[in-house]
Amino acid sequence: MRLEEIQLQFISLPLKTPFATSFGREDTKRAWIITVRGDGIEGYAESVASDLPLYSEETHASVYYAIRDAIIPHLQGNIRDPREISLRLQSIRGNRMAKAAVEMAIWDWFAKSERQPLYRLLGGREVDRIPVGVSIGIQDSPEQLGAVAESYWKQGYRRLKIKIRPGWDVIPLRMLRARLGDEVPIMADANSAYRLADRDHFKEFEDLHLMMIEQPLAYDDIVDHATLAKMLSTPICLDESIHSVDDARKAWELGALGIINLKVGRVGGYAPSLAIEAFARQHHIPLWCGGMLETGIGRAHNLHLTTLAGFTLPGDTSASDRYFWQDIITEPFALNADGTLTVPTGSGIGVDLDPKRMQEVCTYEETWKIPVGQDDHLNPHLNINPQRRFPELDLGR
Ligand code: OSB
Ligand code: MG
Repeated sequence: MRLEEIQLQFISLPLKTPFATSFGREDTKRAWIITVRGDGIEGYAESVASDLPLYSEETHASVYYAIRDAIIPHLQGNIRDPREISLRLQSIRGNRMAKAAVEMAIWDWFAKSERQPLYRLLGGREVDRIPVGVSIGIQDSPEQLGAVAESYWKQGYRRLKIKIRPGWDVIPLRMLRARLGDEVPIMADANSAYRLADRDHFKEFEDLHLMMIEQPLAYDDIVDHATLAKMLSTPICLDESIHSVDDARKAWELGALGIINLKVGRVGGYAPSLAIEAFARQHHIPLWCGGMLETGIGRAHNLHLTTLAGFTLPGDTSASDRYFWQDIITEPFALNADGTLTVPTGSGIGVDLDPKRMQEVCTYEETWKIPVGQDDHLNPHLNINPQRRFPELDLGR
């Protein structure tokens, strides 16, 4: 199988309600939608990079340049297996969201050529529904948080994740507990808003009976998380700190994590994701699939991944209507009454872009030919893409 071209479409989708975290506030979802083409088949994926480097260092601009200048030269020649792609790209450091977006589109393309749903190629279980949770941003008041969280709980979401930051943590969480009772699975996500010096403050979280506290300390830390984890009975879940199966192993060995949040974009693709899933299964580490407010394209990818046996907890893959007035796929994801989303069963990711909606929300697009050349024998000395240049990158809105 040979790739002929790769297209990047930049989309800008209004969120129904602004999403606030300890690092920022978003009212519009912007992302690159990636399409790869070859042998008359298209594969789709989405980059989870952000407007600004606030969650990770990657941005829409860095993804654009990484794909154009560094990744494309490695896509030439015959591709026998989508597992190859991650190996071909291993000489490129960092830029994991860019690499993941391309690799994921190639997995979809490959699964479609085999007329198989993607989860089957990934080695997932034959399950038709995935239990899911919801991630709730920082609200204006504890009362508002209570109302929002209660409404999601009544819709059927299986667990509630509450974003926290210093000044918005124990008090709203305690009020939420009082409102919903002790049976509701609640967790907190700090997005690195605290320091180890806040260790005593975390003792106040203990009687809230949270499922876990996600990424309390620095985005690049493992060691201080280990110190904190040893002081608490509430499990620590790592998100930002884990970029590879080696990071997961080191964090596990140091006692820094009890639970893993896996995002394919954050770790650089399905190949490293499968390694982390296998590691979690082997060591009985609870694992769940994180989210980055994806459109229906990324959402479909997340559901296929979550069919793997290592995913033991409900993740952040919520229904389309939790985020958007109108998604960019023809059949948006709806929450089933039992708090699940249905895994698409068609070929590949099993969802299609809605061309009319794409016209409304796409502000920029560019297509590059894949050079016709040699197979990539993991050659780190391939030339940079001759199509590169440095134009004004005007992404619109
Ligand atoms: O930390 O998990 C996070 C969204 C953007 C950046 C970081 C995070 C999140 C979420 C949203 O929590 C999860 C979702 O609903 O997609
Ligand atoms: Mg997180």
